[in-house]
Amino acid sequence: MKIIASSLRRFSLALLTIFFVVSSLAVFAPSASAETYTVKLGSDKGMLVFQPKQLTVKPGDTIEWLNNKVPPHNVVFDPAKNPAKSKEVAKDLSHKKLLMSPGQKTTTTIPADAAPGEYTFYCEPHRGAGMVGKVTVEG
Ligand SMILES: [Cu+2]
Repeated sequence: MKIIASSLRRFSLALLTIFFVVSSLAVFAPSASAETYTVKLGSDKGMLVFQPKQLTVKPGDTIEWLNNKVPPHNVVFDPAKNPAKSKEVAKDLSHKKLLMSPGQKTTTTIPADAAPGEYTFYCEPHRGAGMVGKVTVEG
């Protein structure tokens, strides 16, 4: 009887352990791998810049573009300035449509298969004024 009780207890301990390992994986795995970053279009002080103008992300992360001050703005990734020098990649990341009113948002999700390296983007109306930014995708 004692033997059965102790092996039962050992068995249930093992089950509990498996349960905790599996459930912690289920809870943490998806959220740990994907972050969302906010980039403001136009600084709080009304400067024609992205804020921040540089950020580092991982494949799967999302950048939320928040139309902030002095619109209209848009987000165009430079086809010549991404690791693959790919027009397609640049186009898929871009949001050419002008955001007219403050508070508007649009998002770019970095594809899971994005090549690591630097991706340059700019705002078409204000590129000449220096509204240019850079995303570094980590490998
Ligand atoms: Cu702009």
